[in-house]
Amino acid sequence: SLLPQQPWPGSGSPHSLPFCPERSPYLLGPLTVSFGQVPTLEQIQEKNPFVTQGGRYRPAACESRSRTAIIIPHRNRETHLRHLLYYLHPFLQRQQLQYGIYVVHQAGNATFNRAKLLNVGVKEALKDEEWNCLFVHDVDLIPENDHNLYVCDPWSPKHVSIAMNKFGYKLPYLQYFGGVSALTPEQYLKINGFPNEYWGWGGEDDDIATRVRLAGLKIARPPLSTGHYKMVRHKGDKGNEENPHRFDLLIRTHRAWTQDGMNSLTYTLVSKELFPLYTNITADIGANP
Ligand code: UDH
Repeated sequence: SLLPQQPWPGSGSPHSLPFCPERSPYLLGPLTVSFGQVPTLEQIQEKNPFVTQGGRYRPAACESRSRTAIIIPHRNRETHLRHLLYYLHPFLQRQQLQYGIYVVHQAGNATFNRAKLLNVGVKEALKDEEWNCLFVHDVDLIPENDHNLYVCDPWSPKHVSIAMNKFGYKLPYLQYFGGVSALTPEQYLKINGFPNEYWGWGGEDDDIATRVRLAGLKIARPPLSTGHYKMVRHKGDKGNEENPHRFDLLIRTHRAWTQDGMNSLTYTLVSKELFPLYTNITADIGANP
């Protein structure tokens, strides 16, 4: 479906665009997602002519109701990234959002650290633009319904990927906070961001859910029918083995969260590049002590 770029009725000067309607007229509802072919970046670019350098977009005819940064932790998942970009760019444009896509790449071969990479992505994204919503987004999860709006809940951090095919389209457990979630910058800082100390697979998402509770916030969720995601099937990654310390760390969250997070984040920015479909951040985040 093509997105018409017609001017909004009665729009004035380009500096005073009216707000986009509360409900975008371009939404399609349930989507068909398939991974039969891996699109090339060139094909994705051709299908998204209004996306500008760094993977940015804003509607031509109206002022978006949200400025959303999508932050994707990444290493060695190039085909997943192409699947995601192929579906996500049109999805976000149909929602009439102002958005930017950030891919945060962990430099080197040390054990993967999803949560720390997300902290880096948030910090770098907020240097660029006054984003008012941060979507932290696993690379292998494709949204299957565009009524799942990529906007934040002003009151609560929102867990979004609540119905994944791999869990039978329901929550695996009540406190689950993994996959895709959305926080305002204020909510993100209130929980002191994410933990930096989880190296390898597992635990960091439960730590984040605990931070939300300890900071006096609640977890919001979209309706079950819209929070549908299809995961690109894959095997476990080299360099992201199960973290055997995760249960010890989780016992300490209530003491650690105020000291470990955004306020203790250190990393070396290796590069920040504006690619046609996304901003590519490469960071040296150190290694498991
Ligand atoms: N990620 C990477 N590269 C890696 C590892 C993780 O980019 O090497 C990112 C990616 O965005 C991924 C996210 O971190 O979606 C979470 O990775 P994960 O492996 O923890 O979670 P996922 O749901 O897989 O993708 C669960 C493990 C499946 C294999 C189980 C085998 N026992």
